[in-house]
Amino acid sequence: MSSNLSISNPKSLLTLIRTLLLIFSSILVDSRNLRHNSTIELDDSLVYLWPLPSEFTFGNETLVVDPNLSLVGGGNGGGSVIVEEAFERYRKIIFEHSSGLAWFGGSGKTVYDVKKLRVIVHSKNEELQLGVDESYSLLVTSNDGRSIISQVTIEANSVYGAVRGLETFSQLCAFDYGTKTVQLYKAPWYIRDKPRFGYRGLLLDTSRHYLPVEIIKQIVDSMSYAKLNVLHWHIIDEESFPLEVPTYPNLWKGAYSKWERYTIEDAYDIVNFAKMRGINVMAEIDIPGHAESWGSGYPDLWPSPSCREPLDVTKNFTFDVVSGILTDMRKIFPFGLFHLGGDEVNTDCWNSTPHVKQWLQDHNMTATDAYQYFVLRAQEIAISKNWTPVNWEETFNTFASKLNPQTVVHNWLGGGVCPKAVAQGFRCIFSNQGFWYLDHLDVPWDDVYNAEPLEGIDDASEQELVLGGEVCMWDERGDASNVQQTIWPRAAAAAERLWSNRKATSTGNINQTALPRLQYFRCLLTRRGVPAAPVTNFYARSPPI
Ligand code: CP6
Repeated sequence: MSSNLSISNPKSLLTLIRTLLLIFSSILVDSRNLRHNSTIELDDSLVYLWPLPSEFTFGNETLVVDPNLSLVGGGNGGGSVIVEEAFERYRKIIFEHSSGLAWFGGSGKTVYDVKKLRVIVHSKNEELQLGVDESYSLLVTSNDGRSIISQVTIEANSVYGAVRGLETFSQLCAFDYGTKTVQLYKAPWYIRDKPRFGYRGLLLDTSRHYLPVEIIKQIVDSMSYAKLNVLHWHIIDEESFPLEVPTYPNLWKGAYSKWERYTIEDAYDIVNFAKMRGINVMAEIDIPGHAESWGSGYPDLWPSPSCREPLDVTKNFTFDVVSGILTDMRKIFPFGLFHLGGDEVNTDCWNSTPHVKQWLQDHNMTATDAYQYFVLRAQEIAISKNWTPVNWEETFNTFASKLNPQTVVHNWLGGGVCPKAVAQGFRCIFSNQGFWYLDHLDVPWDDVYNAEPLEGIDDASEQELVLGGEVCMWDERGDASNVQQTIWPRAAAAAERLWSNRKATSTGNINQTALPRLQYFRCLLTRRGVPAAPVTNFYARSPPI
């Protein structure tokens, strides 16, 4: 992932000169106002940013932001709708209150320091995939008379870096109840930021309980506040099959009801909504276990009426259906990773179903061999459709040497599979259930925060194979009524672990370096309409900025 900004890739001499001027002016001011380079040490003062940027300096000036703040685009990708819409979203967030109105107590003569937000994007390419460049720099120059006027400039290689930068900008601003204006604190700022991991996921389970599209969108919106970038949509499981599949239209007969369903249009809508926020949607079909609901529409998928999962491994029809689903889904989900499940496969009833038992004998296979056969055949189908398969770790634990080498191993058990998987050259996603299963309500925020995806992996080339991690919101006991307060604020703890420097998140006392910022971020979520639970069971005052 490149973090080179325009300096190494000037679009024109003008851009170069402007950039140098901006940086130079900020350095001049910084040398006077700089309090602290907070990359590692955070003890003596905090900035209320979450997740913490990789590099930043700041001062002690307060700037007033014009309610008519305007966006000035620049660079090749400057006019992007993705940036324009993100700017509008953040403008609404920042100017949550009417401000600067005379009848509201403002003088009407307020002098605004920040009138424009420059967003320079170097590339027009808006493809969103794993490893997309999310780096950005954010520069806020001082308004102390040295500069003519304060400048706020976000510069990024991709539109998605710009979206991340806009989030950070929004976190520098807050409404001041005294002056009734929006203020930007601790200027001047110089921030250079990029994520530590390219995969920063949240799993949503829409099979155990249906989640309305609107709720999924709200969650996606909230993910962007924490800079999470993959929605792992565990759409289907044994309990219900809510998604429309045109090729096999009876499948969604497995939905809980007529209404608890997602049309193709709903799925498109969610994917597009997520894309606007720089978030990929990774779909999952969890096979061959966790798939009982498939048989509501096509009972032939069940080995027998009393053996309904794992799916019938003996029939070509089973794999025709897998292939049909993947063909339909390929049109909806452009993300390069596709999750094929493969966890918790109990093959006992295969052995006790006469035609399956016969088939196993004919093919000289044990039930475990047949589980492997199923997973590998599904992988081939996914790969033929240009997808990289992701599988839960039991597939690796049971037949690692047979797995396609492209496979991404998804950890969930407590044993620490990622060190073993990367040692064998597989890529890995960390979701240790002891720390990152959000439905485990008794796991406190600091356990979530301290879980380290690279634990036990020292070799640099092996570390590169860890794509990142994912918090999982299994939904047996959750639905639209409580899902968001179960996700937040603990998902944010994982989000900082995955975005920020390892040193910054692993050094010092996190009750001082992280907790007050997390409490502030949780307040920010609630201000933005996200029903996030309190961080701890103690009343905590929102810290002054
Ligand atoms: N559903 C599916 C689940 C779980 C898994 N897969 C799960 C298992 C144990 C716990 C929580 C969730 N509910 N399809 C495991 C990946 Cl503790």
